[in-house]
Amino acid sequence: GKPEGSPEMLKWKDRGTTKNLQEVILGRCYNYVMARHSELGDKDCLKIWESLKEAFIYKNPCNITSEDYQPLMELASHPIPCNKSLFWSKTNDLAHRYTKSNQNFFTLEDTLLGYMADRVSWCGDPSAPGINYESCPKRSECESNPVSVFWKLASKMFAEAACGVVQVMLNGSIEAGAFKSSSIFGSIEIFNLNPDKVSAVHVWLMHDIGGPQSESCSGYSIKRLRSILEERNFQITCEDNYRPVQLLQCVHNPEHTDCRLCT
Ligand code: N1C
Repeated sequence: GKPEGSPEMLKWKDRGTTKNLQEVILGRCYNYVMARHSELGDKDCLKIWESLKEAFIYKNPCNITSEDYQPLMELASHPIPCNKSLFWSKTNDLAHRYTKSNQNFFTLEDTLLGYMADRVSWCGDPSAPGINYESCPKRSECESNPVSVFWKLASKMFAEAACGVVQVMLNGSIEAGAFKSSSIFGSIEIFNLNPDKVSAVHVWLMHDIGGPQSESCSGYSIKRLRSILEERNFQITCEDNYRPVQLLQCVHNPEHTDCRLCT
C-alpha cells in the first residue's frame, strides 16, 4: 500500500483536522458553559458541535462561506459586557496571558466561540469520511478555507458586539509597524465597531522586554490607525507599555531594567 503519512502524499500544506475533534469541541463547550452558566443562558453543546460539523463536512475545503457558519454563530454567540472587549494583533500570547490573570477583560478566545476553536484545526473532504485528518489548506493555498473563514466571521461578530470603551493590545517590536491594515484587526475588526455603541479605543502598545522598541505611540502606523478611527468618530488614546501588562512580561524578565520598581 501507500506509505502512510509520508509528506509527498499530503494534499494540503497545513496540519489536518485535530484528532478527536468532536470530543475536544464538546469538552470545551461543556467546560465553558459550566463555568459561566449564569451569564450565558441556555447553550446546547451537542447542537453547537453538530452545526460546526455541518459547516464543513463533505465540503470542498476551499469553498467555505460565512453562510456555512450562520447556524453555529446563532447558537454559540452571547453578549459581552461593555468596556470589557480586548482586541489584539501580533500579541496573541501576551493578550491571553493578560485576560487569564485579569478576569476583567474578554478576548475573542474568552467567548464560547473562540474558546472552543482556539488552536484547533478542521477541514472537510468531498469523499468519505468527509473530514480530512491528514492535511488542511493554508491561507496561501485558498483564502476560503474553513478555519480562515471561521476566524474572520467570529472576529467580525466580536467587533460588532463591542460597546463602551474597547482596548487593543499591539506589538511595538515589529519592524514593519504595530498596526497592519491587512491584519484581521486592521481589515475587519476596526470597520465593524459600531460608532453608536463604542465611544473610544484605547491602544496598549507593548514592546518585548529587552527587544527593540520599533514603534512608539507617536509612530507612523499608529498615526494611520488614529486617522482611520477618528474618521469613524471614535476617540483614541495610546499608551506605551501599559504597566499592568508590562508587569506580566516582567514575570519572565524580573531582572531587566524595564522591570525594576524605581526607574
Ligand atoms: O490578524 P490579527 O492578528 O490582527 O487578528 C487578531 C484579532 C484579535 O483582536 C481577535 O479578536 O482578530 C481576532 N482573532 C482571533 O481571536 C484569533 N485567534 C486565533 C483573529 N485571528 C485569530 N487566530 C488565528 O491567528 C487566525 O488563524 C488568524 O489568521 C491569526 C491572526 O493573528 P494575528 O496576525 O496576530
